[in-house]
Amino acid sequence: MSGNVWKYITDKLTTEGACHFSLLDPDPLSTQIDTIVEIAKLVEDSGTDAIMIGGSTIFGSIDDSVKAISDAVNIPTILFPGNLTGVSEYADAMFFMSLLNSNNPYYIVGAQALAAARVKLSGIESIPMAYLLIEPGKSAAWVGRAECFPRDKPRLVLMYALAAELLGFKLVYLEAGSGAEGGGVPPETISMVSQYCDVPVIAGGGFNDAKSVVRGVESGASIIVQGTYIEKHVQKDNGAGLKRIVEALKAAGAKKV
Ligand code: 1GP
Repeated sequence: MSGNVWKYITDKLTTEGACHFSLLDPDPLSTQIDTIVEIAKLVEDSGTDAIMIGGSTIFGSIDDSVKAISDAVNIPTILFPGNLTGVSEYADAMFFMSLLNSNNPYYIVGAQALAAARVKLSGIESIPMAYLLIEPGKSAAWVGRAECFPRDKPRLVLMYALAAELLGFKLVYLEAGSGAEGGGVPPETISMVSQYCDVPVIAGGGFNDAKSVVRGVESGASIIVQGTYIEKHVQKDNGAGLKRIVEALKAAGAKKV
């Protein structure tokens, strides 16, 4: 898969209308490698399109986890780094992210500059992605010193999404924060951004059931990310619930093709 992840994503969006990504936390302090590999296989079997690997609070090297996950599955593994601690050579690709609504330039371009030489020399496929944090923002907002967009101000998010498009980002990630309550990113925000912005929208944070996932796709999101749902349910039901959610997402996506 290495070197072809962006093509894989855009081909899928063209033929299927929407994608489902599963977010796994690679931190050795929170998950054993055997467990994360088992979860990775379950999400692959449930039909998710890619595995994102990352988290806001990482306390150890993620290399072993990333390598083990990448070796265990055939779908793409994509790094989702919140900081330098989230960089590894062992994934198929990485989202090279900028937290555009941070108050601290470190999270907009500083960390990226520190990581750039390592990323370039490693040859890992890099996909530039604007990261926009919407209330409540949770740990990602606290760590990234974000000035979160209010949930009832979609136009503010659109301003930044359009700037991201003109700056050349390939994806715009609308993030409510892992574990956000209230059914994910507000549909009005997804809808306004996807209506006026030509860059695919990826949305995550609080999408905990099929209803909110389908609503996200119907509002215009190209990709929905689930993390907390997977952490809580996938091992318990062997991925049956996730399979139903992915099927519902694909049915909603098919209507857009
Ligand atoms: C977090 O958007 C992701 O970065 C996933 O959020 O854990 O709430 O699914 P959840």
